[in-house]
Amino acid sequence: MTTDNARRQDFYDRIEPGSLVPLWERMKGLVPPEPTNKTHAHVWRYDEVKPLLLEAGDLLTAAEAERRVLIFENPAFPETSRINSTLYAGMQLILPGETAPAHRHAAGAMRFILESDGGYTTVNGERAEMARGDLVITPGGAWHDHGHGGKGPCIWIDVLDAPLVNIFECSFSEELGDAAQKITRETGHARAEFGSGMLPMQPYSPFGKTSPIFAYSYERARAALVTLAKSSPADPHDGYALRYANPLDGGWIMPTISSWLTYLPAGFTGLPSRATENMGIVVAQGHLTLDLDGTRYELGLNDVMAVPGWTWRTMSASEDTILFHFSDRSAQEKLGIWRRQRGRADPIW
Ligand code: 1HN
Repeated sequence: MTTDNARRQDFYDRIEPGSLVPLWERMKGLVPPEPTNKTHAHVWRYDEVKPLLLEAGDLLTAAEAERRVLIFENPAFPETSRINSTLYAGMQLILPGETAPAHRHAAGAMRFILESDGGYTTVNGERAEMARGDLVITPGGAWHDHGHGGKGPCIWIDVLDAPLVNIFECSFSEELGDAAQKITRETGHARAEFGSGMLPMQPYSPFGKTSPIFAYSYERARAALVTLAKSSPADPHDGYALRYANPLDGGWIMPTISSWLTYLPAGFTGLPSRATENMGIVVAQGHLTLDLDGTRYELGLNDVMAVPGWTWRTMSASEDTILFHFSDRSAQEKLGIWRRQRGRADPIW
């Protein structure tokens, strides 16, 4: 046996300079019997992050920073600017009168607005006013710049697919060279054309695989959730959930990142489920109690949490609660690898 092992090791040592490795030593790591998600469950508390972000507001201007953001870097992935295995997330600040200059990149972004009184983003020549709870997308390749003509700090969460784009090594980026792009369309154009429950006769997204609607209103989404809760039962696992949808195909609004809003009425206690997607949660209203594989987390307003894939997850809420969820499910589904279990007896295959 020892001699066998010695002969094998000798063999491995001899093939190594030729950049060869025996699969039989690697197989289990390459195709584990179930996901071994490295992401740490981690919470970033708004009352801790916001003061630091405001301090950064004193250190440098939005224009100097290009984007004044504190990255949510998962402790499992130091130096990699990732909130989980596949996604980037961070918290951005712009102050009244500032602009974050126009640029574009292959990575796509979505932004969930936490505080805004007069902040706006321009995408594809059209300005979207940002209000608390709104979701704004900047599709991969689209010029975008941010500004703030109102009062107080404007703060939001950015989620980008940059780590995924970088796995494929397909990143491009470019600066426009101006603080702001030219406005060429009326505010509300995209929503009028694609988001009124009607569609153009020959529908076509200027953003390719990303939704032609780039700003989704919280006021409308919240009203929709509360209304449907009046006359339909909550899903026992997920509560009331509505996903942001691309009106052209009914799919997710971005090819890589999924996003949805969840409404948990006061007293909701969910059943466990788990899925392979790597997820983030932002509390938009109320308070979430989350059980993850037996560990309990309490999340308050604007707190952000990284939820590793393939973790048993149970949500409950003692007051009316609304959550913004984002994940890499959209990408996983396209690759045919997304799996979910609703309850422990649910089959995986
Ligand atoms: C970016 O363009 C924004 O436009 C925010 O607000 C965060 C992180 C990495 C790369 C580009 C933005 C970003 C980003």
